[in-house]
Amino acid sequence: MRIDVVTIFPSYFTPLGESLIGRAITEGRLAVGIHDLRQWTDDPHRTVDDAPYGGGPGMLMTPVPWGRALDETLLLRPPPAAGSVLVIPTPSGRRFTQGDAENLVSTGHVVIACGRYEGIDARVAEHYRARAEATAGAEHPEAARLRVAEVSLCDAVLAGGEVAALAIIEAAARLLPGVLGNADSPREDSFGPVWDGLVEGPSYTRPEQWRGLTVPAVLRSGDHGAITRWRRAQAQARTRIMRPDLLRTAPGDDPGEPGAQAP
Ligand code: JF8
Repeated sequence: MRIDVVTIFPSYFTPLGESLIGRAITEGRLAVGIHDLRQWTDDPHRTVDDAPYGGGPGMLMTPVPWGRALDETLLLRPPPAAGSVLVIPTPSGRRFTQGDAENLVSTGHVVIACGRYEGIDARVAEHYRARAEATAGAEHPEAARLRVAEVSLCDAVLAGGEVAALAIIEAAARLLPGVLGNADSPREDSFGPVWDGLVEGPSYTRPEQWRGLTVPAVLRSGDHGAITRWRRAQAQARTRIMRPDLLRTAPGDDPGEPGAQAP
């Protein structure tokens, strides 16, 4: 899997050399390219921002360097058969989910466009979405297939797309074969298939007694059927309390993912 990131703050991405992801890169399971947007400017001040049309606070990122940067990182590199995804983190995107992370892994190439200031001129997403629609109907299935995903990491406003990009990279990379020690563990994650889209309940390790608190007896019972039933009930209870938004009851209650393509 290859991930390219375009940013005005390349040094935000130095932690990718650490831990699981660092090892995935060293072992050749993951390739990451970090690109400074300013290399695609052509003025002495290497300008990437301008005032918004219609007025309003702050500055926007101008589309000109973004078009050059994304043409080069997205379209000039030979795209893999599974195609490429352009991910644009934005607070107005649809929520990034575990399903999105899985889809990124099955796509060969991901380009993440990190905005700053008040975001990126809207024509950048519009332009590549139009190109994505043009390639979707291409005669040759092996021709460059492109998707565009405007996604949001969380319901809090960040100062730019870099932290979202780091989170998206980590969510995808840990799903790559061989990246986690235990090949089964992604199946058992919160949101994963074992918990059926629920969050996990509590878990415990030694010591059995700690500051007057005891590990639940069922976990020490050796009764694997009882343990599975207990964990399932705990996951349901915790999801109801912490994440009631994940409990979609009747079909049609799903809030859905309006106006966006799955990445
Ligand atoms: C930004 C560019 C985001 N969940 C999120 N909150 N805020 C952002 C975000 C993303 C990009 C830019 N400001 C300027 C905020 C995401 N994803």
